[in-house]
Amino acid sequence: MKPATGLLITGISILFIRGQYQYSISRDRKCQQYIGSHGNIEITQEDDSVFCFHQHLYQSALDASPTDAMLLYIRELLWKSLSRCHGNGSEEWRQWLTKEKVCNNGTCRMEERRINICKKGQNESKTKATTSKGCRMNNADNGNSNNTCEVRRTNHTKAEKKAHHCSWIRKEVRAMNRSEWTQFVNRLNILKEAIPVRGHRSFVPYDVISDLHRSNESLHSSHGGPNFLGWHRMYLLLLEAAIGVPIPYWDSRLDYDMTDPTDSILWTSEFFGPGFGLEDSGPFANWKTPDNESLVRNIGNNGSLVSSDMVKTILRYRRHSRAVEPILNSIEDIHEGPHRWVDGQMSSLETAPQDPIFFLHHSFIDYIWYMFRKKLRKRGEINPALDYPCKGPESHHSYATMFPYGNLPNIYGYSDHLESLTHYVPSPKCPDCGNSAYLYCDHGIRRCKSKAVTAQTSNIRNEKIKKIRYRIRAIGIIHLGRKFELHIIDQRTRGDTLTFLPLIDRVVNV
Ligand SMILES: [Cu+2]
Repeated sequence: MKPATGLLITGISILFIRGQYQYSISRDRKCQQYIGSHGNIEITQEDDSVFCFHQHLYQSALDASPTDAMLLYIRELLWKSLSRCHGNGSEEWRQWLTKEKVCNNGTCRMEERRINICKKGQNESKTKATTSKGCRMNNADNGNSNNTCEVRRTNHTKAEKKAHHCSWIRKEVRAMNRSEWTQFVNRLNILKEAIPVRGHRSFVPYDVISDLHRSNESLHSSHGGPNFLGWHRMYLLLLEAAIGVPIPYWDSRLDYDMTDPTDSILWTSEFFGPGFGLEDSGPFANWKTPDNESLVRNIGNNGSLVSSDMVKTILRYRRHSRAVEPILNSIEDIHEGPHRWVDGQMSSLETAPQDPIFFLHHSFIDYIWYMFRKKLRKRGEINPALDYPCKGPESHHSYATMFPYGNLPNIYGYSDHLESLTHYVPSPKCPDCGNSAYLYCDHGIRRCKSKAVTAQTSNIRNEKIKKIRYRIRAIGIIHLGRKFELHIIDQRTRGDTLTFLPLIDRVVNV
């Protein structure tokens, strides 16, 4: 991809007013100041660099190939997220992102690289146990690497050992300082801007990214099996590459333990914005989805937040095969509860990432997986990078491609390399609860809880319910896609799930 030239927009100034957030971004786009050592625009400490970075990247992709521009744009973004810590050291993985040249009788063409997938009927029970030292992970075909769930030994390279110096440090959202949170939110809002490019329609990077989750091919690759974990890990890294700051995690255990989790401080303008009805205040106020809908929520309607017991159950499993779908109480299974609990866009597979709290919820789910892998390593029986279970539909087999991430095989999602790109600051614990102003220690259960916004008197509660009904009525007709499953239901939920019309089909570019 050649670097773009002459795409600098100057002299525009935009003032954002989002509820209590008010900030001005100088659109005196002096994008040259963000040109890095390789001649490309890089994301820096300045929020404005995010705009310049995406404009430059997409314009470069258009200049290189107008027909494949969106694909090139996504792949460059992906490459940026994967090479973050290793530079050219990750060249091994770059090949999976590109097509390969196939020549026959002197004619050459570029073809998607095809890779092998698990044998039909093969499953993890046929594999021998692994040791973390020797990693003897034999498969049913005894080393025949064609058409098998091959599990190769991956040694930690020097670069991987160094990685956590440059990995994303993710924190619980209430344990961040305010400037970190404001920067995260500001950058999401920049991503949600329509970015002009020369000779083509402007594009909204956030919508491009949220649409990656939407196509049938993506949904088959990302849900209902072992690839759920790796696919969403990649997805989080992609957004981080796009905004240049880590995604906080929403540890919903801190809310689950409250008497009424809908009272959490999170559902205010200081954090996620309103939990009931239209998003008309807070950091994502008045966002329009690519389906031209307003963001809506109806928290506590159904489903369940994640409880401490659910996480403890997961952490007791000894193999990935127990922790992934289609088994109940798998990581994917418990992840569905908060999707349904929030309602609105979050409750549907096609639209969930349109609400930015999707990424904070998935950051927490990824943290649970991260803790699970740590446990596996500690026990010394299994190397988690090699413990990819052969189960689920073909799109989830180890060497099926992880659509739409180039030609990366699903098993890459379990690699130590991918894991090394992220580091989690442990969730706040008693007694200091991360010194967060938004949490307190409940000494009775010896766990931190979120602070509430309202007192628990019946008058206030009745008023609140009236307000909820009023806000919900104001929504009007919203179109939504297929709902996440509903296996785990918190008894405290109200059962008043919003009714929606089916999603109107729309062409998705990627
Ligand atoms: Cu998903």
